Amino acid sequence: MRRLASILCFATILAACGTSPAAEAGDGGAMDSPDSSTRGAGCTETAEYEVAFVGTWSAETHPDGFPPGPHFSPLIGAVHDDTFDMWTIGELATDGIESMAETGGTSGLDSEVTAAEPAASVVRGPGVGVSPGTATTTFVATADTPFLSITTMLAPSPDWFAGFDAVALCVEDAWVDSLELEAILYDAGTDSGPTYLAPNDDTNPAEVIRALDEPPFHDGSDFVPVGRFEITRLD
Ligand SMILES: [Ca+2]
Ligand SMILES: [Ca+2]
Repeated sequence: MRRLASILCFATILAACGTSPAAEAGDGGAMDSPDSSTRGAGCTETAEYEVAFVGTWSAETHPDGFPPGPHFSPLIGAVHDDTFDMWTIGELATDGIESMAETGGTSGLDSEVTAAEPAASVVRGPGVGVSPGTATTTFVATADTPFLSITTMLAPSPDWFAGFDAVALCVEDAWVDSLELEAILYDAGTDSGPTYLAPNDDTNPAEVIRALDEPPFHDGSDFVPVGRFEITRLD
């Protein structure tokens, strides 16, 4: 976990690494800053953001076994408080995460987020029809829901997805202006297929969500990103 945190810190260009809740958040959501954990203390009531997922995954970045029809499923996420967990590294996937990671379907996660209102509010966006490519959407964070979690399935794949768990948007009493987060790939632990095009093979019992640290998504020393999330404050 520590290793992953340092990698995410490396990727966090505009956040102050090591002290930023955003950097901690990328590690799986452990929040221990009393100023930002409960509420966006000091931040205005609302802040409008754009999030762009820039998919870079291609035969050039990941030559091993690169599949036909490379794409990313529609963005699905939430703005939320510190009580809501859409997904967490090291924990079991919800049914909604399993569905997103295996099929790209968003209705399960949409329902899970909606059921958690007012602790969470759903964020929806388009997918990347052909990777490399970009998908962009907007959302409104509030002082009561100052964290962003978001996912997109890498497809075709058994149960592999990119995303972030609880990125803090209110940091040190101010809304973050922009963040760029490199996107590595995660295994949802719900299908045991070993390759992009492997037939369905339900993992039973399910395993916990983990970063995919094997080739071609890890080169032996570093994760090989499949894209990046660019988060920009609009208003
Ligand atoms: Ca798997
Ligand atoms: Ca499954």
